[in-house]
Amino acid sequence: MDIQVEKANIPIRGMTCASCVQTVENALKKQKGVIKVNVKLATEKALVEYDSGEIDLNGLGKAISDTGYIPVISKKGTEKREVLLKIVGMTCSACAATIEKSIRSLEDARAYRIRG
Ligand SMILES: [Cu+2]
Repeated sequence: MDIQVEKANIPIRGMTCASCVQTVENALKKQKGVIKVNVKLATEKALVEYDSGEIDLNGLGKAISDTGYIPVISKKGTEKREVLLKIVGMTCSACAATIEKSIRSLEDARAYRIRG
């Protein structure tokens, strides 16, 4: 057995209620290589333990952004990129507005589109 356990504390934007947290947690737990997930609404962060041989930070980030929330992962060389997010995790009325605001506030978000 050669498991390389890494821990990541990923800030996430766009979560406004408990079901947002649940959505993100479930998405991360489904990823291969993810061992432990703890998403906190108060701090807007996901604490993830994962096997770095199976998944990396980008993979975790993708799992989060696939739910419609915004992982704030800065890594040298990958800071500038364009994203088109599919919003599927909106569960309360405030979510759409929150997500749109969050995306607007991201410097590198040039292309975005909110679909309810
Ligand atoms: Cu919500």
